[in-house]
Amino acid sequence: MTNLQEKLAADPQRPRYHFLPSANWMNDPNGTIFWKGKYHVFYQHNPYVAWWGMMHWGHAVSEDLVHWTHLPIALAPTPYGPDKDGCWSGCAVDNGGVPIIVYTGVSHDDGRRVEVQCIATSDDDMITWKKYPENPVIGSPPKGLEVTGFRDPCVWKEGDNWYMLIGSGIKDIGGAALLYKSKDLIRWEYLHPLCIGDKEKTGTMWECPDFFPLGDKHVLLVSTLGTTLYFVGTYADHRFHPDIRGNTDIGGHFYAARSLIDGDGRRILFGWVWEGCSEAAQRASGWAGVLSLPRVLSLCDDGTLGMEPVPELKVLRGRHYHYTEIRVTPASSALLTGVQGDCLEIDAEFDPCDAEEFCLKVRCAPDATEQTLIFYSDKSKRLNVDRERSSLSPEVSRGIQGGPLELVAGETLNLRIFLDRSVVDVFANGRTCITDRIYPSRADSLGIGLFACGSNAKLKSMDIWEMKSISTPGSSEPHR
Ligand code: DQQ
Repeated sequence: MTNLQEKLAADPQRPRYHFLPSANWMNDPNGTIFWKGKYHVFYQHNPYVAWWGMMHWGHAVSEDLVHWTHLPIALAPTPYGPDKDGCWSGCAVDNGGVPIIVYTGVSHDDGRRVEVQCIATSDDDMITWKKYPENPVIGSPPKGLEVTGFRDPCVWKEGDNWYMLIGSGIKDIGGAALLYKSKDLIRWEYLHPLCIGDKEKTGTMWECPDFFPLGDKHVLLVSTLGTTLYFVGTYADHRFHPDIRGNTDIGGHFYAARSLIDGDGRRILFGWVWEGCSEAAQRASGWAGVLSLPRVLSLCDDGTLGMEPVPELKVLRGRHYHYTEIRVTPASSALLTGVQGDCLEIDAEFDPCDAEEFCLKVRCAPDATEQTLIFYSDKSKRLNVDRERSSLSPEVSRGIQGGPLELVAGETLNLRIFLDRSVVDVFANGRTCITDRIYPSRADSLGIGLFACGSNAKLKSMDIWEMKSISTPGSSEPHR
């Protein structure tokens, strides 16, 4: 083991069952594709330091969406090429048995950033990639449009034609997804914006568009320089008419989401889980950025986007603890005995009864100097993660993160919580998720407790599993 690998293996904040590169930086998932029975995820990767820059495409493959094998870096910037300053985000498609990556090449001209669209192909089942020698295939934004950006292609096929969305924004108007058409993935014709947002409501720039059918609707995902929004609506005449808008994650650490459709027809979503600690801490730790747990998407009865962690994750469940019928009161302050941990799955069902707020406390120190609250407020109809006291370290982000979750009369709150060291995922009632980061500094911040405010709530049942680690073999990455 190298010094860096030893350091990473000993880092108590480094997740054990979320995928991440073997070292250094990752951000957006790219080119997510189900290929010959396996799941491939590429990702924005700086193989040299644990900070954003000189973007490459890292690559990993999985048979079960849980265990991953690192593959060689797929794309690296080409000196003097249109991607000399970075191979930015994009997608992968199957062109009659030949895999094609479509990505944004970045270079600088007189200090001005130039974003163009490039392609690459592989003839060895995606292990090595050859860039198209005539790149870029789209060299500038449509004439006459003053855009705020031009990147992150999403490509699909309809009949004999390919379509490409490019993430963009129209100056003074709002984020936009620009639609192109091609017969051969090389010559592209600009059609029109598939959809344009409103700068006040949905941001000035849409990064990483992802567009796909779901049930009898279509879904457009866009990343608005902070959050990933979804729109559910109708796709007709190559235009998209959104009916419903929502947030793909109501925490503060999930971004640049991209999906794939697998052999069972499931639409599976991945996102980038970014860090909540300082740049200095990230650089010093030797790693930064995590892939979210894969989520299966669905449409809820009310037309909003539903999401659940993929069932495959259950293979990680180890030692099991079970609880039923616990009255949770404002006086419940003791931690549960016999169970604790920083790599756990918790599946809990609460009856809110008359409580104004009730919560599960995780990563609690015995003297409560560190603790993270996952709480539902009946008054504000919101689900939150409160990180005010998650860590004694001054170098990490704090605050309450969450969003709306309305329980209808008689509905219980079902939480699937995944603790994986510095990552917390809270899936609620199959319709929302909070992805968050916490960095407890004490080795004994491992306890779990229950609490209610105003009046009592009832924990109907709770299962807790210790989660096994995934070890991720492979990788030929430089670790400088
Ligand atoms: N990250 C990539 C861009 C994309 C942004 C660069 C979103 O392609 O717009 O690393 O996080």
